[in-house]
Amino acid sequence: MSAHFISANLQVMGVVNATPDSFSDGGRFASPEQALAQAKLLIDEGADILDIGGESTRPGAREVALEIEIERTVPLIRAIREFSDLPISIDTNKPAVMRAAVEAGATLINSIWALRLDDSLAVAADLGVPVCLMHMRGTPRTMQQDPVYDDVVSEVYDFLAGRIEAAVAAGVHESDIIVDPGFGFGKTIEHNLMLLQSLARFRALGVPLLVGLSRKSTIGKITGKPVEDRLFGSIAAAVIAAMSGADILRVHDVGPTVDALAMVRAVGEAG
Ligand code: PT1
Repeated sequence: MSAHFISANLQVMGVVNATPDSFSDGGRFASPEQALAQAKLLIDEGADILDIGGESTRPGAREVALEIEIERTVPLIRAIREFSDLPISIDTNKPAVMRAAVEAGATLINSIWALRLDDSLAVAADLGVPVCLMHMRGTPRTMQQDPVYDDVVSEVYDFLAGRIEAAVAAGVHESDIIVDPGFGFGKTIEHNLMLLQSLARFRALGVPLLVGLSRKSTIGKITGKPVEDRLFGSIAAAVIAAMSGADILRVHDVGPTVDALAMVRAVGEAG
């Protein structure tokens, strides 16, 4: 951590789960009212972006039917739009959900599949909103079954470079592309730690970097804490990511992260 690369535009993306089976909150935000209350809380705490997902993608998660995913996300996006202009990201793999969510007011597509499924790349290009392209090895249901890499950093880097190229070829503006190494998606603890250690290398991709480590099992393994006690480990991970050049941090605990990043930002702007 000798060299610091602090983004001039550090942003906090707050996670709003519209899924009853989300890993981190034990289904507390299952109902539409609860999800809306959570969105309001995260906005009050200073979120720059809200990330809304209607299908859990944690390790082992099952797929959700299209109608259910739309039912969970679209009314929520509409409800948020009644009182807030904050950027809203839709965390989905389904082109039809992308369309419905953007129509309802979502302004960013968050794709853990890096737009590799069905015609999602063409649909995203047509919608003309920014996209986040994330690295994942395998599928959410099977990705943690013994992931192997020769060189995890180079392989994730090359994958993301290829997806940037594919997105640009499909008509997505390069200035609308964000990339994400996909912490916890087909990676062992050691892989995740190596990616965080070498995060600054991903700056060479030339697009903003999004990082999601909040409450994940890597933090649980390092600290020995269950998911409800991972705040301090998550803050440390967020600060390391921010000092390594991350531009957007996807987190559950927005208020504490905003304070931590105010310190990082101040260091970046000093002198
Ligand atoms: C992420 C992310 C995401 N993470 C983006 N979208 C999740 N762009 C959902 C664990 O190991 O990092 N980036 N959408 C949540 N996924 C996981 C993965 C949750 C792993 C938990 C773990 O505990």
